[in-house]
Amino acid sequence: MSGRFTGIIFGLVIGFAGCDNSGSSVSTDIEEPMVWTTQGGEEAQVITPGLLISGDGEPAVTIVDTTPLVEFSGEYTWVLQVEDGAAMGVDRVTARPRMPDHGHGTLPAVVEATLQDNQVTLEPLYLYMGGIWEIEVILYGGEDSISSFSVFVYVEG
Ligand SMILES: [Cu+2]
Repeated sequence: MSGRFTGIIFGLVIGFAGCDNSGSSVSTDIEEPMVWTTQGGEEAQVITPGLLISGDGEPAVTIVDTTPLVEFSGEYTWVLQVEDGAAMGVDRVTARPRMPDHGHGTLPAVVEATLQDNQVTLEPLYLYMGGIWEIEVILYGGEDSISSFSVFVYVEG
């Protein structure tokens, strides 16, 4: 708690430090975050560690880490946490990136990882073009699909 509070104070100090006496560009600090939406109306999410990406679906899946942070086109490694995954019969997870507005996927088309300690490391997710990518994640137990969901992200080209 105190660490978080310190972070807020630190942020305020930096914010004030950014205001010089000219007063010319203060308002540019208050920008609305960009919202990127597919033609089908799916909104790209800002991926941050700890984010629940499975929606209401069970089991709950959160993103533990993305390397690098989702920003530019390129290769990504995602680590996902599948809550009670093994207990719910999940043994592997696949991810298929595609660009819904462009009608194409990527290579490798699908990446797959075995569940270990209720986590999987999915790589490479090759988001090679700027725009919105849909990452379809499927949780498998043997050949059976136990759950699936999609994450939409925006990357700059
Ligand atoms: Cu494309």
